[in-house]
Amino acid sequence: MAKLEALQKADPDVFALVRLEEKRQRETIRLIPSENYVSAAVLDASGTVLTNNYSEGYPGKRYYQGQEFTDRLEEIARTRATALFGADHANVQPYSGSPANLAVHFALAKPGDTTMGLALPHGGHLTHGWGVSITGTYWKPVRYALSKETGRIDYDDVRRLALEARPRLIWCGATAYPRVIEFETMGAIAREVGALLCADIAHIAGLVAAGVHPSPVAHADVVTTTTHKTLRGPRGGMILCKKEHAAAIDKAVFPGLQGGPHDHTTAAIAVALGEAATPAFRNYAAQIVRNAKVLAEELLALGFSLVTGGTDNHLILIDLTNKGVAGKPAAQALERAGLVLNYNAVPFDPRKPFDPSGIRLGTPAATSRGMREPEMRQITRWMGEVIKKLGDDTTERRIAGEVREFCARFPAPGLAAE
Ligand code: DSN
Repeated sequence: MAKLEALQKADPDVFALVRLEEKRQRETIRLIPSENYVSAAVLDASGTVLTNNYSEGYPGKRYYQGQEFTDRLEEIARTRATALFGADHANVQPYSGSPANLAVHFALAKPGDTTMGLALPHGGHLTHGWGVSITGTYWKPVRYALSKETGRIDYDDVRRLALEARPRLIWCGATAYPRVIEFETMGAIAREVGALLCADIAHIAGLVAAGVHPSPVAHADVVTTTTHKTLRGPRGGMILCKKEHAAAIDKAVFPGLQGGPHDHTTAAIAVALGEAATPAFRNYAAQIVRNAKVLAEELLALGFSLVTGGTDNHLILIDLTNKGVAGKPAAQALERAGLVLNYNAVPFDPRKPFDPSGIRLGTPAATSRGMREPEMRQITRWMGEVIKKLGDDTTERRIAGEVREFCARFPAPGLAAE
């Protein structure tokens, strides 16, 4: 844990809030599937003097002097990214996943071109062409849905829609989809209709890197990701692509959309990519999936209804309708009990997005703390109790206390024990 002595002295208000957040992260079980704990090394790299630089351009072709070391750092990050994922080219400059996806649209499709993506309420991302996103207004999106029967992607339906719409880009990848995405099938559909396949692996990048989820790299023209979810890096983004798209992607990121890259983030991405190439990380990713499967089994045993009936990855989506509880009050009650997850729409949700029927949870952060199958069983028991006695203050307080004690046995990377 950083000592933060200078911050404490200069700005006690900000310091106090940072410390409180640290305490929250230490004393609760963080189950939001897109969150994680970075290592102390990644945290160190994020807080370096690299934040002082401007370095518009790319290694060897910058618009500013003083790039001897930033060039080398960015080169390390790019090389590690291409090696880890087996890609031809990597751009590590996108500020995050949304700018990365916008850069792909800008690079590979003209405004007004048709694109295709999984609908947001079915687990797609805003930037796969949802209406309120720039990607849904400057381009013409066609949306595919999940099957009502299975809650899974219906690849025949995707193909039918693609043949009809003949999109320029087809997006796959999701934020709330608990099953394997068949990138090979999506690639075949894209080729059949003359589209480019864009795979957004933000949620599953760490699983892909570790080989516990199939990789899209051989099947997609472009792969985008954030760097901070299962990949366990700093907040940032990355685009991997085939070499024929490299120049267009680089030009779209800079100067198309962004100015100077965040060099401190690039340094931290390089560290995270180095970590992700280790056997320890592969074990970590495999444990994420094992933990999620146990969590799913235990939740099913308690009568929870899971979208698709289970999980293949790090994530679980629960439809709470049969429990007579909505997602938002459930998420709020669970937070009071020290279990932090998010309310979420379920496919074909009759309720509104701000007050949906479901909750979404995942195992990346808990697994980073060393929690395994027995701990997943305990988490499920607590969840069951909180939902059964929704709003019962005594139960919530007792469980919050138990969670605090439990968490003390599992120190979070990057955070010191109190
Ligand atoms: N906000 C991210 C998530 O929680 O899934 C997606 O961008």
